[in-house]
Amino acid sequence: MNNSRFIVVEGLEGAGKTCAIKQVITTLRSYGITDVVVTREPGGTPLAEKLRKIIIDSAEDDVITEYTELLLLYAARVQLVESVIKPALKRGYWVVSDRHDLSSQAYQGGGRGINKKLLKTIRDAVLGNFYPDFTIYLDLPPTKSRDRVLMRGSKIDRIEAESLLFFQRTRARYQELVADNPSIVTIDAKQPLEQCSAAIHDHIVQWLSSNSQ
Ligand code: T5A
Repeated sequence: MNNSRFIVVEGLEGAGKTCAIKQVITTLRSYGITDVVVTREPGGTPLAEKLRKIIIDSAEDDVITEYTELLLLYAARVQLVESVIKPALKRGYWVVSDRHDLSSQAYQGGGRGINKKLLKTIRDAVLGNFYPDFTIYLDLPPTKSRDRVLMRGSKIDRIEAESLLFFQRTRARYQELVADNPSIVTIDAKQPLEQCSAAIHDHIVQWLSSNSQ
């Protein structure tokens, strides 16, 4: 047995997941936890990175259906969980991931409106009882998310090009799921970066101390 843990950072585009992950690692390091594997979804293995490209790129000649998108996301997730995350946890490494299953519940369940029962059936069939130990959800209004994506100046991908309404449904579903799950904490991502980082640090410290008893 070891005490490795799986931590996930979630939120809309531009919520600050990249910065949040850096803060999680810094805080873990201050507690002597240095064996950390960082990964992302979709992606994180050679095959899952290829799937990521298919998922986020636009293909005008062959529009991706919502079920195709969903199954590609789960294919990438299973590949990552089985070939990277579980082996790392088994070796005693902590794993910090930029997105995991909550993204599918929010984007595909909320944004796309895919039936929640179907999502649960697929999740349970391919992931079984594998869940994150702790999730940080960075809550940001879709209008702010859009501003930050546009400020980034890089190409807008297929999902980022969705309507404001799509992201409003996605955020609403995130908020519902978070309210239902005590292993998820919400951070107001409208705050300046320093305040977000301080809040993340405090939540990780609190969670680490409640887990060490
Ligand atoms: N997807 C993914 C699904 O639909 N279903 C799924 O199951 C999964 C897993 C790819 C896409 O796939 C979708 C969701 C996505 O559309 P991704 O690669 O994680 O997912 O893409 P993004 O979320 O688009 O990644 P971003 O890099 O845009 O978001 P981050 O990491 O949250 O944002 P970050 O940290 O790079 O910050 C973006 C900008 O905002 C600024 C930063 O400095 C940066 O310039 N910023 C702030 N500015 C002011 N105040 C703050 N608090 C700030 N925080 C960040």
